[in-house]
Amino acid sequence: ASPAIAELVTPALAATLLPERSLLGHKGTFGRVLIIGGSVNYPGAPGLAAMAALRSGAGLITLGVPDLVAMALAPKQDLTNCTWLMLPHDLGALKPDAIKVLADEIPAYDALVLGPGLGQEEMTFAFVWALLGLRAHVAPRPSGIGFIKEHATPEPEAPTLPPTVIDADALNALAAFDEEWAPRLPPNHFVLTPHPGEMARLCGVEPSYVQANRLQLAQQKAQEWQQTVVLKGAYTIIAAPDGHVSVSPFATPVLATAGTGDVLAGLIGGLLAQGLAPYDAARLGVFLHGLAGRLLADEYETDRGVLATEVAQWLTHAISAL
Ligand code: NPW
Ligand code: AMP
Ligand code: MG
Repeated sequence: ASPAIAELVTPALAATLLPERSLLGHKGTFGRVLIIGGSVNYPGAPGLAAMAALRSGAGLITLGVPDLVAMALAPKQDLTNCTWLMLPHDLGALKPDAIKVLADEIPAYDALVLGPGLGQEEMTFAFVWALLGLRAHVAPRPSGIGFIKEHATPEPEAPTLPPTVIDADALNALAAFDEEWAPRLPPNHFVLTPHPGEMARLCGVEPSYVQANRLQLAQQKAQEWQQTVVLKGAYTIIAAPDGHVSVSPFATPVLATAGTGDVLAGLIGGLLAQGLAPYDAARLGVFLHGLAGRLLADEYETDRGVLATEVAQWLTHAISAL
């Protein structure tokens, strides 16, 4: 492979990527985002993604989560601004039947964020595979006397997805899929946002190998998978399916805290909903997220102790500083 030459994401470049905002726009103009995630042990993750999507400028944010996650999140101040879609679950983990609800709802959305806090139950992975169209969802059929085959409801096809961020446990679901997943996804339609641990699982290598080969590996996998890849960590790499690769200027260890990845996923989802192409949404999202971290570090005059909720809130300052 030819050596990767990365373009730095500069403030000037990020400013050119910021979507124009029509003076006459209404909330429908600026896109609708559906965030699918959450489970009994990770109720906060989809909420953090939603807070960031709200701050991105997108017009309407909906959380598709198990009801017990919604009950925990709905009273949170920022999340009062969201709408909700209750999805079927088993003990707080989404199950494949959730695609029956989603098939009718998804056409109303301009972008999806899939994965924050989903958990790693096999049943939830099966839901992710079905939603991505990797595997048909086969629901248990009624059996026994009196069941007439013609009355069986046909299983819904996997819905056509809008541009989608695949993060966290949805990446783990891809890594656990037992066949090749990449050729089955529509090309240049997804943004994959692995941290080095998730990237290692996706590629079947050790995290140390990922870290030693960040630029080349992200570039190679984005081309192989034909999707935008965001390899997170200090100096995050953003790689496009056509071989272009960018690097974030930010090494901001204030961001090294729980939930900041969920914030990034929601932010990129919000930018996709406003019409940015996957690579541009990823480059701008990574830049604004890093800048929010940098502004908070300056505000507190320290490099630690910032919360992911604050990073989401400060995205508005980061946009303003561009
Ligand atoms: P190590 O051993 O620490 O060095 P996981 P997760 C590695 C949800 N969350 N550089 C790391 O390495 C998420 O959305 C919920 C190098 C370890 O091996 C997910 O659904 C929250 N290595 C779920 O939790 C807030 C790195 O990856 C592994 C690295 C699990 O996600 C928290 C750890 O990653 C969280 O977001 C780096 N920069 N970064 C909530 N409030 O509800 C990571 N690794 O096992 O994928 O676990 O990332 O916590
Ligand atoms: P996650 O591990 O999924 O929660 O994602 C963590 C987020 O914080 C990613 O966007 C990382 O790029 C970012 N992050 C973590 N540590 C650093 C660092 N030292 N410098 C810049 N960004 C970081
Ligand atoms: Mg994460």
